[in-house]
Amino acid sequence: MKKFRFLTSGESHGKCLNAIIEGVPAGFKITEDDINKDLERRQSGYGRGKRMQIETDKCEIKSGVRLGKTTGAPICLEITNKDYENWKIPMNISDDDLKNKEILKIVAQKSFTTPRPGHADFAGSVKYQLEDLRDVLERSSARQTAIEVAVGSVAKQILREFSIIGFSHVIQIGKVKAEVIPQNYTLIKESAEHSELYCADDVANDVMKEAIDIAKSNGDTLGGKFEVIFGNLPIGLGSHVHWDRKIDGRIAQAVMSIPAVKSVEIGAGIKSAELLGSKMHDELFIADNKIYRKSNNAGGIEGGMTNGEPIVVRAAMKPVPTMKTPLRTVDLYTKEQAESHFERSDTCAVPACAVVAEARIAWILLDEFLEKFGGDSLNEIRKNYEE
Ligand code: EPS
Repeated sequence: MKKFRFLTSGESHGKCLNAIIEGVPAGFKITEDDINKDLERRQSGYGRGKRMQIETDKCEIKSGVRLGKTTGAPICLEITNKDYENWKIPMNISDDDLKNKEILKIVAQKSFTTPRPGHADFAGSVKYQLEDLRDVLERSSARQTAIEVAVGSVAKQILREFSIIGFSHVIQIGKVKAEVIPQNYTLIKESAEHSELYCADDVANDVMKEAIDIAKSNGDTLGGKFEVIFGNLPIGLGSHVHWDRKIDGRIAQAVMSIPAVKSVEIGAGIKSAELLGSKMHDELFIADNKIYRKSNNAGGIEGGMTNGEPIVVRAAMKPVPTMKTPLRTVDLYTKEQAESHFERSDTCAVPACAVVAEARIAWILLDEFLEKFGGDSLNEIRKNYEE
């Protein structure tokens, strides 16, 4: 039985986004404030669009936490979509009002049949036999990642009890790359926190902003790369014994399935293909009876298990496919050549994507942590952990 599991629901312009988390042991301090801080980080970042000006994402804990602490019961989280007020008619659950011509007109205005290349519209409409692509867009929208970040924040608050802490930073926007001192995580974290793009390189930060401005003025979008680091992990999360228990595989799936992510790397990642074995592998040394390493090309994972070094995960995000300057597509209703659908969009959402990846990695780490040290309460887990 999985230790930490959850389901989410909700549409981009529906009433709200929800999650029910099961398997959180009793006795952990969880606050809405901490969740909301992460939600604010997901909403920020230079290059975000108009929707983020409408929303001020706030998460309500509906159950499973009492007097500040988890009780062991399922935790229900909810984020209200403020924009729903503007979408009540086209997002109505019932079809009763469709007899009214005015309402039918408003619903038709929000329907579309011109799939956005790069988005889920085309394949989703064929798979689920949905004529109105709105039915695909509503769930495939990156809006969904708000509730995922809330779940990740709960995971991070639990991991924090054991001093396991993570952060993320942007390392590339379009062709502009950041230069940082490798492995100087304290400095990288501090510098990234002060940047509008969560980028630790001040100079690159400004050039990145210019690139975003240019893309915006052309009605275009920009992708990039980010890195997530989690430190102070115990040795042995994950396992070498079976493919689906390898923690690098689980992290890769969790990050790869974030909307718009196209590649995931761990440690030296893609560069490892060109390194000699003598340069790639992180040698072990001993001093004062303590084993240590001088490098971390493995990104904290060997044989599908954490090895005690920080976990380092990088990912590339493609440019958001909802574009003001439309791409060529086919109208699935008229079967004629057409231009892709546009409502509004972010010019660049790489900083937000980094926050989402942080959340998703936290789910996996917590799941593996509970599998190894599991118990029903904080005290029991702490005892197992300390032993
Ligand atoms: C997003 C909400 C969406 C988009 C964006 C991210 O809201 P709306 O569709 O109402 O503008 O701003 O998602 C996309 C561009 C996309 O293609 O999925 C959010 O909350 O992060």
